[in-house]
Amino acid sequence: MRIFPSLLSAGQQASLLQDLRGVLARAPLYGPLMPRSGTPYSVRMSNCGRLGWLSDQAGYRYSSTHPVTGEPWPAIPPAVIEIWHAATGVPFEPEACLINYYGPAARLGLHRDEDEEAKQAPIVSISLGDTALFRLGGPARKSPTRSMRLASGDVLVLEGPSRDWYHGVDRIMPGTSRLLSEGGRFNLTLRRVTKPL
Ligand code: MD3
Ligand code: FE
Repeated sequence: MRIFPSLLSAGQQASLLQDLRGVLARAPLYGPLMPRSGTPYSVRMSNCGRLGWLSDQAGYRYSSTHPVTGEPWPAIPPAVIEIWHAATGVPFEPEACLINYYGPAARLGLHRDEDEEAKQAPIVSISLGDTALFRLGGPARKSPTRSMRLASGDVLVLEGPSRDWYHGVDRIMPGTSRLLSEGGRFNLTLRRVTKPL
């Protein structure tokens, strides 16, 4: 795993947030449900890109359309694609950009990202807004974990073995950023879903 603290300047963060608001105007945040139990997540989600990650009572999957509006996802903003290339150096583009929104009480349990066919492609995470207490484990659920802070403008690249490690968000720290007028935190997770040629 590589972390680029404050990779994005305040101006870049504000510009990225504007792009994100434009995406969310066309693909609104919605409340996903966990498989089987149908329990709501505390995180609200949307997507942009050719494919979007969905969770509902039937399971996890990638879909080309929004589960509420039925419309295709908006394109990934060019500035976001540029961050992917700058951070990874790979010659292919991401196909999916999951947008997670954390209010003051939201969290995300320990899990692995394993719904992608392209297991060898990196994953890029961009944080905007309040700082998150992020938990990084290892290859097994019982592996030791460590806690780290992800602040607004930080970019994380998961590649090699860390691509498959357990991770989650314990909580966010309200009031640690003034970027979002409504408070809370956005995370953009960029992924390649199908194997690149
Ligand atoms: C470490 N999102 O959407 S991003 C997710 O902050 C997710 O919203 C978190 O985990 C968030 O699946 C964490 C950072 C991240 C993403 C993928 C990883 C960390 C990772 C994959 C492996 C190890
Ligand atoms: Fe994840």
